[in-house]
Amino acid sequence: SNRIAVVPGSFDPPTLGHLDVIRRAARLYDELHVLVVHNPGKEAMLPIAQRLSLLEQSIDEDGIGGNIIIGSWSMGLLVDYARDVNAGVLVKGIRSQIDVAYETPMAIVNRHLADIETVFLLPDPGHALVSSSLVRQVASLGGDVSPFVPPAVATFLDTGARGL
Ligand code: COD
Repeated sequence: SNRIAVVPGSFDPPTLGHLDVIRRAARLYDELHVLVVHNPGKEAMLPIAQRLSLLEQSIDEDGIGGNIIIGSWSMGLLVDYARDVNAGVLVKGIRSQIDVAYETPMAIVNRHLADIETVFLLPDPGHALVSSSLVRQVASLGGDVSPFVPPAVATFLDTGARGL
């Protein structure tokens, strides 16, 4: 259905950029699945269960949770999950030409595989430069990540994750 969409990502960790995309996508669709996807091409900082928990807390404290379902997926194609939940749309955020180059072939493959459309949202300018990799770097060097992540994530990275 085109009223059901999936926002996939690594969310390692969730950032204010992610939350902006999730919040806006939740207004566009009746049902929104936020999906933590294991990306075999990236070495992870946080285990999937931790990312799920931080996403849940961040979405809760933001108060945008009404039509949002949080899940994870590491078995096979993303479009298989989309088909399972009857979603017709993938929503991705586009920060730069690099994101366009990375996402375009995936969008084409996913449309051929399963007739799923990919919808791109442009970032809020206030969050456009935030990325999980930047947050991981600042956190690992002991810096303050609170300008870039939801409060639940800042608290976790401050207290629970030193040395990750
Ligand atoms: N502003 C706006 N959007 C943002 C921001 C920001 N500051 N930061 C991140 N985003 C967007 C990203 O562009 C992305 O759309 C989403 O948020 C998630 O970002 P990340 O970095 O957490 O996640 P990625 O890029 O590592 O996600 C990768 C996926 C696992 C989603 C991707 O690789 C994928 O779709 N895999 C599909 C696997 C598959 O089925 N392959 C076969 C067919 S191609």
